[in-house]
Amino acid sequence: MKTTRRAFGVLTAALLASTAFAADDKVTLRLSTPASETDQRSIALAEVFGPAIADFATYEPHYNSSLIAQGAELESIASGDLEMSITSAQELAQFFPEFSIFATGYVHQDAAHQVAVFNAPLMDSFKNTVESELDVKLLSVMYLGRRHVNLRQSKDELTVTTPADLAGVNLRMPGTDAWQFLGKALGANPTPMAFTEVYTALQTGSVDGQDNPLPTVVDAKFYEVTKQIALTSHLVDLNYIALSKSTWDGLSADQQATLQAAADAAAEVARQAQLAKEDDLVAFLTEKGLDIYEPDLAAFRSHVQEQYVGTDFAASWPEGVLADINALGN
Ligand code: KDO
Repeated sequence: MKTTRRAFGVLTAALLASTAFAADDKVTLRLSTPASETDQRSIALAEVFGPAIADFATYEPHYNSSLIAQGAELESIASGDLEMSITSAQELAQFFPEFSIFATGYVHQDAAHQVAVFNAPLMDSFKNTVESELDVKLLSVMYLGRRHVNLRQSKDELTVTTPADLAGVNLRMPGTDAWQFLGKALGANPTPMAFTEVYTALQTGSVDGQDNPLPTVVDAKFYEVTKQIALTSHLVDLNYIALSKSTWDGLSADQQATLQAAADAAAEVARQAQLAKEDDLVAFLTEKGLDIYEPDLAAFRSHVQEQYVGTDFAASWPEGVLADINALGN
């Protein structure tokens, strides 16, 4: 009898632990990201999003890919093992190739352009596909920043003027097809690697460089193990705040409205913080001894754009969408 009762107690505890609802009936939203706790997106989500939904949900972030490996988050949400991530167009393109349009070099022009595109009717079919086929709701667009080429070599050893100068350079890029293609389109030799391994790879010389926006170069301390940044601005990079659609469907209409507003507010705070950092950090990085300079941007732009012509990526883009995206820019 005693044993049975204890067994029942253990079973009850296990059942309670396995549900996303805690004892106080709040839903727990676990977010997994490769980003650090000090990344501006992480800060805004923790300081703006979490408190705004605290009446009905507990926001539980996991940083530095400590819960789910980079690139596996969407699958985890789809299978019910995770509620949230800060996903990318490159990751979504692994499931839906048409998302590669948002991962293509020199398409987005700036942060405001990203917001206009995300809120435009052209996004509806993209968002609907992700919801119905992956059970993932894209809540808001986050600004990561302009990605540049950041190398171990000093500018004296290697000056990057055109894509030809990157020939043979082992450039770490994240590990999806869209990222690898972009690395190749830049003229480099792309090497796939998880974000959390990049610092050590730069330190030991197993790669020559990496590409990320200036705030990430500083946050991840890549400046300690690199000597130059060629300001290629090859991708005005974005992320989407992604939420399990099943979790969303379990909320009341009021809660959904609060959560949506919280995600938008966090994205806006993070965007402004990231933009301010991009402006400020050239001075910081120069002081740290890095050479920071602009290559021949026209040469990079035309070379990168030419590489996409006739590819499977371009073939997957819905007709007219590139023109619609361009029309929303300057
Ligand atoms: C990266 O792996 O280089 C990248 O910048 C890719 C982005 O999509 C984003 O996931 C980011 O890493 C992480 O959030 C770490 O900042």
